[in-house]
Amino acid sequence: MRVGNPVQWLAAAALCTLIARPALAQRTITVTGLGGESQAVVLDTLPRHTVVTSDRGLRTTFVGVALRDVLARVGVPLGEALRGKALSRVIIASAADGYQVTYAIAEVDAAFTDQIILVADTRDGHPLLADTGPLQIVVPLDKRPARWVRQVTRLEVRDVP
Ligand SMILES: Nc1nc2c(c(=O)[nH]1)N[C@H]1C(S)=C(S)[C@@H](COP(=O)(O)O)O[C@H]1N2
Ligand SMILES: [Mo]
Repeated sequence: MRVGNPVQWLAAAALCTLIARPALAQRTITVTGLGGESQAVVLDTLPRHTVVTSDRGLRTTFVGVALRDVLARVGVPLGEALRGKALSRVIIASAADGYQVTYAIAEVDAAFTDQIILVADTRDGHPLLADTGPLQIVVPLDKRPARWVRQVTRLEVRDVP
């Protein structure tokens, strides 16, 4: 086998790294907006965030996208628009096993909180395991992990009646 020069070798190695990089296991999440229409939001078009938090006492690093960015992508009003009646909105997260929880809209808004509720796809540098992922919601400041929805598949924004 002919061995190329170092530049060729490095280029080949870089190419292999790109090819070998695991694709995001789940590239989309279904989001139902206020009008009732559902959209598949492509997660790898959103900025990535890292949160370091305590998962039952263990310092754990999660990476993923911010829930607020997913909602903003389908036009959910946040920021200056989040006033009055809009503050009664809830986000319902649903999982593959039917588990559901809600978050109040202000919990995801940057003007209300520094906490970043994350739609995570990696934990300590590895893709989430099958019983947890491909996507899990992480609520860094919740002391109990009951709203850390494993295998989250769907988000819905609703006005309270
Ligand atoms: N999909 C899904 N996510 C879930 C639950 C569930 O039943 N289904 N239980 C919640 C509760 S009540 C807790 S305490 C934690 C438990 O996480 P663990 O199963 O990783 O210990 O997951 C939360 N996320
Ligand atoms: Mo729980």
